[in-house]
Amino acid sequence: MPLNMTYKVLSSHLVEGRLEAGAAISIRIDQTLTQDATGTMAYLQFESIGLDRVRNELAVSYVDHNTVQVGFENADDHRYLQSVAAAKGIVFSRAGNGICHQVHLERFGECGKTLLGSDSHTPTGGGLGMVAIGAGGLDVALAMAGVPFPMVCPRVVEIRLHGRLRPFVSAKDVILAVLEHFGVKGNVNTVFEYNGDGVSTLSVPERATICNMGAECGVTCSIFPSDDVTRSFLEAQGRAEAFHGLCADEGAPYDDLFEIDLSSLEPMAACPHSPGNVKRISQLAGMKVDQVLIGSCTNSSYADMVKVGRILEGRRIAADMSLGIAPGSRQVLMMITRDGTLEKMEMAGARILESACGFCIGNHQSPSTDAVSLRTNNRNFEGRSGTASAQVYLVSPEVAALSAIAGVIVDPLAQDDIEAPGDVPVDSFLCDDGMLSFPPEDGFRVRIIRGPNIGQPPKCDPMTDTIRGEVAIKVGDKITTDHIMPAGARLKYRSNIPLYSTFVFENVDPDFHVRSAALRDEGRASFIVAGWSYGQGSSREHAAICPMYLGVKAVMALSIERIHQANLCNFGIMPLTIVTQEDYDEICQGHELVIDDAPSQVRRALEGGLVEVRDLTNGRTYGMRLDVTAQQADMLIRGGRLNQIREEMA
Ligand code: MIC
Ligand code: SF4
Repeated sequence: MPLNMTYKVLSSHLVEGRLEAGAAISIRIDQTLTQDATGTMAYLQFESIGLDRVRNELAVSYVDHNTVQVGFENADDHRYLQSVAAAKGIVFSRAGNGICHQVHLERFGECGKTLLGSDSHTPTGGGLGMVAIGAGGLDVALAMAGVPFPMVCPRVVEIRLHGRLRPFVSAKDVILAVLEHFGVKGNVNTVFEYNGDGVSTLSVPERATICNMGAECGVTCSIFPSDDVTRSFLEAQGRAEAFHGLCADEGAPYDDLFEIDLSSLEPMAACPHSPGNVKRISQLAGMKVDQVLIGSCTNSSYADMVKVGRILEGRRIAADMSLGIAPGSRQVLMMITRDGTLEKMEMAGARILESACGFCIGNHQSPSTDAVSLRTNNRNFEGRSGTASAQVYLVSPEVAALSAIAGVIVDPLAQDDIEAPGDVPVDSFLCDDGMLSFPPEDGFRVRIIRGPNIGQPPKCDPMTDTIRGEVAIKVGDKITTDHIMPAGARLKYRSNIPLYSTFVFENVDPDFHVRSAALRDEGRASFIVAGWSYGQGSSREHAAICPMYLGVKAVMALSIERIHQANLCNFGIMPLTIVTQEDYDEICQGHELVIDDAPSQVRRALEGGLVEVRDLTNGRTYGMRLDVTAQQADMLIRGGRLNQIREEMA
């Protein structure tokens, strides 16, 4: 039977289950990646499993998210990460070496392999023909221990690309067109597979940009074929051996088809406050802009930087403009230093930022009050920039650079005095792995360094027979993990759960943590009630660990996004689906809820039964769905995945 690319890779890694959309399967993971913000917890969890060394083919630990180092906390995290990497057989990419997804694409990605990363933009690797999936840190810790990754076998949507992009139209506009069509919700357990004659016109970094922002649609991952373009990219990276051809068989089945004529696309923007709120740049042209930031794992490749440099060359940014540029990796930075691009940027008035996530996660460069900020990254959730009132628009590097000069949003297709930046072919990238530390064979001799900021993952208790408690918060639709667990200025507390927990829902309801902890201390549960698409965005498992620490026992939502759903199960919080809008309207904050015979109800849910939740405040009973696998049901009952794995390994 002919196979699509996704099922080819999945079938060669399948450990359990059948390849049928919707079925529970588990796959072997070849490569893992972590970053510092999710990595400390992942390695603490890995340590608690008790293995001497990682068991998967390649594990890489990147330091890229929090490199601001205000106070000792970040630096302590970096030390811990470096020492645990050396001790456990993990490659360590030091701060300054670049953003995990960009560096992984350049130096480690391998066609046809599986990659699991504790970051939701891990699917960037799909640009090299990998099945690259984002997950919580605990899932990645287990993959490093050689445990197969449990997942739902995805449905596969073919996105067929035709033709070629016009000058000034870029890969960012392709994925914005995809986002416009599919939206940010309702795409769980789906893979976007790119095919068609247009594929060969796109470079690997362009393909990576498209796969990267598939995460915003909520898909499991996105994948491109590995073809001659891929081969040339890997050869230019000095890694010809990482090439293995991959394409769909003739007549391969797909669950859906979306066709895009690349030549008909025009520059676009995702408007505040969602990557799915897509408009044409022509509709926004002329809007005053205060800040432009170019970089992030979406658009910080060498070609992106060269194009920006060509647009900025010989020009100066607007007088009241702040332009920041963060090259995606040390490789990119060294190459633009060597070819003169950096000088063009500096001459134009750009502020050169570290090769790190930085501004994208609201770590610095917060815009001024009410500012309009144009950015090339992938998320513009309200408040993520660090400024609650800022209006963030996501655009291509070309539009960003032109607008930085003009001080207003510029529609490049309406300009006839500016030459398009053209293609950027590269025969050979500058490869210097000097900022990577490869682990020694005798890692057991390495002392793991733990500063006072490095805590322990909190313990989770097994499920009680009766779960009784209160709705501690009720929220609406599209609550992101940035709402649940803010990053930015709070990021440095990722390794200190008791302290980080005091910021849960900080920008939604700053008193939540006090209420929830008080209920916990009285021996009662907290419940979170939410609308559609709860937990979109990041893979941060802290959005489950910290609520767990505060005593949250169930999230009841109209729908829950894939990675967050898995994280909730991993930490023993029931992900319940509210079945009707009326039920959602009926349950209010402060209501007293009871789940009787909870473990038996969880088991019955596996046979399709609804979980009964009694509302003592209004006398109603709600039947809620618990869409979990048998393994997840078991971990919920035992009090989380770590308890489960310890008992299995004992
Ligand atoms: C993000 O873009 O939101 C992050 C920060 O990279 C997160 C990971 C994290 O919260 O540490 C992600 O996308 O998974
Ligand atoms: Fe880093 Fe931003 Fe990419 Fe997340 S989306 S990995 S914060 S650059």
